[in-house]
Amino acid sequence: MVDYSLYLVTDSTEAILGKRDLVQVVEQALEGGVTIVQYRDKTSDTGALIATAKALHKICLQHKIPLIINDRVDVVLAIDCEGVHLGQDDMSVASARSLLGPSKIIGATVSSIEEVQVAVDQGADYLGIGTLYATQTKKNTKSILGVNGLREILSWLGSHEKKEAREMKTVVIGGVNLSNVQRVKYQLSAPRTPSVPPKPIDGVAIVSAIMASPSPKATTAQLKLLLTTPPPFVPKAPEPHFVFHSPSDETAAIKTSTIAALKAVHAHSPLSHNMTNLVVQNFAASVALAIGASPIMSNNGLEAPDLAALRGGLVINMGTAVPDALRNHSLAIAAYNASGGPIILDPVGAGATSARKDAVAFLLASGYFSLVKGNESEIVTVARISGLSLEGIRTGMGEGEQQRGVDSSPSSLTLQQKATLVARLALRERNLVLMTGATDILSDGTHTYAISNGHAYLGLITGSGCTLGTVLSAYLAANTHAGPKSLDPLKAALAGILHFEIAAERAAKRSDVKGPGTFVPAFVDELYLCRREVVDGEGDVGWLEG
Ligand code: 3NM
Ligand code: MG
Repeated sequence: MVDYSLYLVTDSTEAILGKRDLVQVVEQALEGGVTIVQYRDKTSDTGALIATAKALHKICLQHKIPLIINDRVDVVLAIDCEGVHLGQDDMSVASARSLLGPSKIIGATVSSIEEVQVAVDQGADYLGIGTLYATQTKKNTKSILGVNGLREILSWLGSHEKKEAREMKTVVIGGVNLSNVQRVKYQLSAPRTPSVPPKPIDGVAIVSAIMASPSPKATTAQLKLLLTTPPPFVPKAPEPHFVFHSPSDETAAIKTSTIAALKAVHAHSPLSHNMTNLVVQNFAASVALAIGASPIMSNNGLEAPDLAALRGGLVINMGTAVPDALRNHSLAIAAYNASGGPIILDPVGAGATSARKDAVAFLLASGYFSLVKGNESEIVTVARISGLSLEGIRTGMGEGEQQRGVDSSPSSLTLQQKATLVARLALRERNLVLMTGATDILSDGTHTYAISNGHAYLGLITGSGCTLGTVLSAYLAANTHAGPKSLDPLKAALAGILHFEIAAERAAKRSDVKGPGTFVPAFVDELYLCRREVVDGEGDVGWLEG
């Protein structure tokens, strides 16, 4: 049994190895815990290759770790190491098998289903699937697959009729490092549907993150730790889903969880860190204060690590899609993913321009988002970018059609279609997805809620969607991250939505509210009053009865 979990691929170039000795660097990686080593050297002469391979094989044997040689079947035969790794331009798997026999390990680099098919048919032992992310280490790669391209290949293998395909070992390669290894593994093990389990990857293959590290042993040990512990951004032990037997049971349970969630926001006053657009900064800060959170408006990614340490939540709102924003956003995403703080992605106007589409694609590849919220066309855009098939969901809108402005375009999906889309996207991303509209749809992929609270005035003021993101950051932070107890994130988000929407209903009904202008201050008041009634009112939560 070969352990592929932390697969080191060597590199002898000056850019990565520097002036250090290859064998010493690999030895440190072995001490740190790599589980398999591939000697990859594209330039040395055969004599030097064999000499280095021998030295590597000696230390690998001492650690009981298999050594694989890139490309060169002759070198494998010369030193009798454990196997070969073949690229698409190298010898075929079938030829290598006939030269090496049945017991040597043969791996193949693949980047498409066609290539996978050939490698499976010819009897490869494992596949190196790539390129996951663009990497300086290998610039001439065929295609950047991203997490979604990887998922397609894994789904194909996992649902194949042949056992050889279903049980094929896989490692992912290209740009894997300390900052993304947990997310990649987590998102690649998302179930495809609630009933079909995924085919998880067996390992990650890494070059520069280890080989170019100033401390290969420590970096390897850290990678190993990250691979074997749950990612910090996955909520700690959420309470199990309730099984509801009747609508009234469910209503009672939602009331209970909403009250608990609201009280947690009040008690912890979590930081709501908003990287948001200029239009809504002031309003979002007022809304945060009204619900009992602590707002900070900071678009500077350099201060995100300090803020992430305060156990709050982050809102990334793409409303100001300037190029510099992306650099700041990616710094903040890395900081919050590392601390475990929830991140809300609000892809404002995602489909409106190609720059915004690119920005969404960049952000989705930069980190894990606990919740993605948007109107129908924004969520459709995110779903497309994330590679989700809209087949059977969408019939009206052509692929090329653009969203006009950032306001919601008239609906072309039925409620059932929207719910299917939202649930599929949530399942795929392993997070929460909220599609806002007259009826809001919230899903974690297995449970989906349609929420019809709210008021039309919310659509007539600026920033209502953005400030809902602020509310959700506080509800998720207080209930899944900051406090000692962890609520199901779905219930925490639902509570935030209800607080927000019911406050809007109450504000709109007030006699002093004549239209959207007077609605805004009344709404902030009612957000505050709803909270006070729960916190002070000894369980008097009449507003939740609606
Ligand atoms: N093969 P790093 S990407 C050797 O896509 C190799 O097939 C690739 O290097 C492929 O871990 C790659 O430094 C280099 O990003 C990966
Ligand atoms: Mg090759």
